[in-house]
Amino acid sequence: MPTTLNVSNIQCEACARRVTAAIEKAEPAAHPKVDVASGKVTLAAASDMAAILAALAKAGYPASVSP
Ligand SMILES: [Cu+2]
Repeated sequence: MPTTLNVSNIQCEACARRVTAAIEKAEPAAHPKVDVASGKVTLAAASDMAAILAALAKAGYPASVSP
């Protein structure tokens, strides 16, 4: 089931690439789609959300699951 995250601090394509890399390292099947304008990231899979959120926080992009 796709999941959407609200991710802080995404301001450009370089941020989007760092966010993508951090998520893919934590969840190789996530296939993240980053929307730079809204800061929303859609994940195709998120079997370990805690690990994904921790990886993003560590990379400097604190995130929360979008309701
Ligand atoms: Cu940036």
